[in-house]
Amino acid sequence: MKNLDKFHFPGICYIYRNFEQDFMQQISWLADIGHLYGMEIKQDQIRPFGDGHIHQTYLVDLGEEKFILQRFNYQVFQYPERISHNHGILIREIDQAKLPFLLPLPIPNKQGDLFSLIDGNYFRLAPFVKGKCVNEVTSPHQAYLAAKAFAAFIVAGIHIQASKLQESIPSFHDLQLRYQQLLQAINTTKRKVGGELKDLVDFYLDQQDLVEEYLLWKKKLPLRMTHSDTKINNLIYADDFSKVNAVIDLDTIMAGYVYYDFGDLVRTVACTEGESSQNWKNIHVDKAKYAALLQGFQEVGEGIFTTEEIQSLPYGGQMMTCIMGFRFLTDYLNGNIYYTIHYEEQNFHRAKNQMFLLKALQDM
Ligand code: GN1
Ligand code: MG
Repeated sequence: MKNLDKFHFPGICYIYRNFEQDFMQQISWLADIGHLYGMEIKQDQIRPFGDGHIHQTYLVDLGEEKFILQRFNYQVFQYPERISHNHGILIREIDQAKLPFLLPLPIPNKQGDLFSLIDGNYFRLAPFVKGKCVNEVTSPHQAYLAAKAFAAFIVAGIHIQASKLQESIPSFHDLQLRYQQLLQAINTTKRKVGGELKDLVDFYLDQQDLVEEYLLWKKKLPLRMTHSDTKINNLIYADDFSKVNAVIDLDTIMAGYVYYDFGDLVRTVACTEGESSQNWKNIHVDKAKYAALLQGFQEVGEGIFTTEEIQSLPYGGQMMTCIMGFRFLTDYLNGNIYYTIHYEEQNFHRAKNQMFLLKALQDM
């Protein structure tokens, strides 16, 4: 067993056994999971689930009961104990019964731990919430509901001192740092930076004004407990889209600015094409959905968010699109080591997609 000490954290349960990387072959861990959570899971009761770029997510369908099982990406989230710390604050300081939606936090295992470590891999189980998880919304009303839900999440935690939350990914939305990381990737990449790739690199290197503006807002805005990953598929609508059933993907909850959460919604809701689309000519801002997002945030934040926070929202759309462009492009230049990809050029295409959206937002 290789240097497993670094995987040890207080409050996490450990089991070691070798298993293969391939999904069907690693089914052997099912018995361990079942044991840790007091249930029996058969091979035909589990299947890959969802579109997340980071963790491996499975649906465990036991008939009456369903769960979401995740094999956690430790490469990306190197501080699981910080996530548990933040979830602990959520559990203690937010009255979840008063929230208009569910927050499916991890279920403690038999030892009372939120993560289970099996042979160097972190797993966790959470309740499955029924409903629709989508990559694009079809109406301004759906946009409005999503904005109200994510804004309500911030408002529910407004009394929490943001400095008590720990950074589950250090400097996650630090635009200046992401710009530096892009510069570094350009300097060290094994790819040839010419032609279309060079144009894209030049476009993103030209975004220094957004980095300057980031530093200005930093001086003016309070830190809040934010979700920090409000892309639209991190929310579950009711089957008929009449309401939001749950806000999910709770690993990045940490201190942030209100405009982060508004901005990632703009990026993934108010765009006429999803982030993986290559219909470059069709990538525009959907103004009606954009207005609906703004309305949702303003209504819920009225009298709670500061005037500056409201004023910063339009910047959020541009900033979050830009930061995702930086990150996709950086990952492409680094050889696709961070995001899940389905083909070699996907991160390049994602960065290109975000460039068209950013241009459209800047022209508004
Ligand atoms: C990742 O895992 P997922 O798809 O919810 C990423 C977000 C990006 C998003 C881009 C921890 O989120 O920051 O916005 O991909 N999460 C992490 O689609 O890096
Ligand atoms: Mg997700």
